[in-house]
Amino acid sequence: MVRVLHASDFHLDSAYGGLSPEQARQRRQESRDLVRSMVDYGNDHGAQLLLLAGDLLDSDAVYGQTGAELSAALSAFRGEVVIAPGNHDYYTAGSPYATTLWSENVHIFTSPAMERIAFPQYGCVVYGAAFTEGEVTEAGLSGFSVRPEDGELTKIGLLHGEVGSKDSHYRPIRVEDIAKSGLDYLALGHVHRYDGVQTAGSVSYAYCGCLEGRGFDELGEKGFLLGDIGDGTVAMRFVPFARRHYCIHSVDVTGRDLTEAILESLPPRTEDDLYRIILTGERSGEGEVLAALEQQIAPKFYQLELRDHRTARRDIWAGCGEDSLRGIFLQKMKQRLEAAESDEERRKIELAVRFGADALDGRE
Ligand SMILES: [Mn+2]
Repeated sequence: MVRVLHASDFHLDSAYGGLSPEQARQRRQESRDLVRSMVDYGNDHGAQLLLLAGDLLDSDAVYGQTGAELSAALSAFRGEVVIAPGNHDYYTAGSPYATTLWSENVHIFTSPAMERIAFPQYGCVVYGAAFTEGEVTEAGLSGFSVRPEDGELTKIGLLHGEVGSKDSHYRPIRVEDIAKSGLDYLALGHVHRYDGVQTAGSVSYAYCGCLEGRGFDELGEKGFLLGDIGDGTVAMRFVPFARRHYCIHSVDVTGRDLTEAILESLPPRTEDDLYRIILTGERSGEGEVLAALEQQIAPKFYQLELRDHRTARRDIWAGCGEDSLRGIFLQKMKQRLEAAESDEERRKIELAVRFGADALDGRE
């Protein structure tokens, strides 16, 4: 039984184009610090093997301190580290993987062909390969199977690639090749979303997703996988670990005060997160200044992007009093509105009119 921490796609030194230069700089440092926190977490939870499935660096043009900081973080891991370079951080003689000084516990695959590293102290063996250029079109694991002499050892694979997409330029991997591999667990990188541990035949495989989102196309919880592999079982669980989250949040502001409608709809803590707020429903008409709204609520977020998807205001009372079911309904509601004694009651009646008129018009 070996305790494994499986992580990938840190994309260190990303440009963070949507942020101010100051925030981008801050987030680059945070992403380096997050790797160190992850190593500490692994140590605290008894991880023995740290499997890193590529795209740890966003490119080979990293800042001077980044290789050194990554190396320092990995040297603090008490077990062994294995890295399979991906399409963003592919291995070449001039790449940071080759030019950075790594501690003895760090092992890096350097060949596009499958390599094998044995860890007898943990009763396991790790197979994997590197990207050595930005694209790999040959199928990963094609014709691969573990060596017979591995016997009772726990057999783990570590690859950056794309499962189930046969025309992929990022090492396509066929599910049937995973099934035939003889591996116990295949740790994958490239897809930035954790989608559960899958099985192909008797092989378990998973993408752990990225460590932290970098844009509004990377929503939800991000983190890594931690668990035990061996004796015929694979028990990996997802550990949410991102410090900041990207959230897309729609608010129907029809007939509401914008600030109030937005603030009421938010979860309790949003200050560390990056929000895209989409206003939906109907515009209330009188020249509102969205820039003022933005300024007012921006301090609630690490970053705020406001989008206005509202439609033009509809005259909900159109047809009131006409000789039709709609007309009679509106007439009755108008009388109730005039008799209403509070703003709250008036708001409820207007809402009822909207729903009622929509229902009569056959709208959703
Ligand atoms: Mn990738």
